[in-house]
Amino acid sequence: MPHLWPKFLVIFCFSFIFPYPISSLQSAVNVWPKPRTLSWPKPLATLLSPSFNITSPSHQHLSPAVNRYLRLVLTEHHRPLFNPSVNLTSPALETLSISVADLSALLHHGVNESYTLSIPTGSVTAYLRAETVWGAMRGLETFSQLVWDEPSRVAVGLYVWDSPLFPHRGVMLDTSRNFYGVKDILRTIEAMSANKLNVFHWHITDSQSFPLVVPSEPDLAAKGSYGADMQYSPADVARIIQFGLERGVRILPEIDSPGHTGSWAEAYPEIVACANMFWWPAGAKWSDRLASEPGTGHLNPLNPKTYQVLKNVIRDVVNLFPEPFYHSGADEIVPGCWKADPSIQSFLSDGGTLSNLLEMFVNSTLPYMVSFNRTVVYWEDVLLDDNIRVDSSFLPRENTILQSWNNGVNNTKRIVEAGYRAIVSSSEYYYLDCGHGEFVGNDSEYDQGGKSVDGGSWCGPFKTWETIYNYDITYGLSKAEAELVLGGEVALWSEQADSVVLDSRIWPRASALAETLWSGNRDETGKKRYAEATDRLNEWRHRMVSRGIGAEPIQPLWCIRNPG
Ligand code: CP6
Repeated sequence: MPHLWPKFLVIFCFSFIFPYPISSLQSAVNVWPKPRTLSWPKPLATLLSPSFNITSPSHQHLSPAVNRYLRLVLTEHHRPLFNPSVNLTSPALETLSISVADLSALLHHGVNESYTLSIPTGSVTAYLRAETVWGAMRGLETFSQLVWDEPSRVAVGLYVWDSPLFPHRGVMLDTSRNFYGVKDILRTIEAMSANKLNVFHWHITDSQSFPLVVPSEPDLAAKGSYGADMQYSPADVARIIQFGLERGVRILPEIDSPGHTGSWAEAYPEIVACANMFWWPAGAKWSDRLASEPGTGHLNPLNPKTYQVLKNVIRDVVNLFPEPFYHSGADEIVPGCWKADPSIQSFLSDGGTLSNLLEMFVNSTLPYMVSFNRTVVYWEDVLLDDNIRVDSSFLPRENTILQSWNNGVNNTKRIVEAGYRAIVSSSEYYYLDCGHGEFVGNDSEYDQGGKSVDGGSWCGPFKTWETIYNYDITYGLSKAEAELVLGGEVALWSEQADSVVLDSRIWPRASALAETLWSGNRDETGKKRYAEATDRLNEWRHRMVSRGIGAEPIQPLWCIRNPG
């Protein structure tokens, strides 16, 4: 982003003039995620005037955000756990003046989210300048975190230049294994925005339930959801998208297929292979049983009806979600599931392969999604699975993104080496769905009746916030390869989660992702900065809790009173 260099230089030089190490003073003002550059050479603050106001260009999404942040800074009165010692100065701050260079940029992948915030000493006005309204929203959040106490005070003599390292910073939520109400989803999006996360990857459907009302295929939800009160209507979807727009969070829908479609069989048993509860053939291995399915269910690529239904779904989802990315799943195809279907058996005995089947499926659906100007996201399996995968000629690089989840950084490397863009969700680092420790299942237990199945996925061990924070998603990649890594997502699979535990499963661990993808995990000297981050994350968790997010504690309060 060359146009930002001059501003960056000014701040760099500014911090040079004052001989304070920037980081030691930053702990007094607590911004999460840490801005790329923040300079606050003297610990000065002033009062926020009771008539404080925010001025901004009028914009359908920015204006509601401005109103929300104005109310927040005037009423939050956040009491830090570790009170910063500052010198009070005057005058009180009267105005935050926002300017935006380009009011028309849409909330799409790669949109400019940079901003500068300047709160000069001795001035009644502070300035927030951004290229886009989305950058202005990021700056408003930063400003809100610089305000604390009652009466409210705000840090002054403070300058920020900020811009994300990665354009794709997400949280994935599975709403099929257990249902989440709209208000839980909205609260999650609100918290994401506060953490400068910008993609809510909504894993809407799976084998256990189909909660999305698809207008041209109403039976899918009517029969495949957990009940009439556990469905998302088109109005619910519109509300969620609108809520995201006012917070700079994209809503990226995933309709997982052809695997993970058991729930579709409630409406259309004829298009789903092995959808019955216990389809495992005698002697099936424990490892054939993926994601604790009631029979994972796979759409049958040989049945024309499959495409009739699926294309109706795709068209409706595209109409419901303006987002230019469309996640189509394609993970975890189980050989034994397709092989259980008689029509597939004869296809195989005629010399076809399971990979041919997946190629047919991709070839019949990907061009349809692309015809709606969608970039298709698939899980890595479609290209990397050992048994069933498609030839790369079926996956045009300009229209396809692959999301890695196995094998640490290695599969990310394989994706970018093959020339594809990657989103990283390594299950070893970024899977949050481990509420109950590790289930150590084995085949003999399964053969004895499978009663030890705990209904969960293999999630262990629990990923701590440090595990997430310290993971380098471009480790071992060349510069050119690293540029194909768009970012990452933490994932909450919901076999063992629902709204009761939602907040504490996600927060503050998703905050660790948010910072590592926004400004990195290293200090100015290149050392991992999680020690410094610990104190800041304690504070940030405390502020999130007071904002209504049930984030779990990472340390006893004692550590905060006695910071490291
Ligand atoms: N469901 C779907 C899942 C998982 C995946 N896809 C999953 C696999 C392994 C673990 C956790 C979750 N439950 N549809 C993989 C992308 Cl450890």
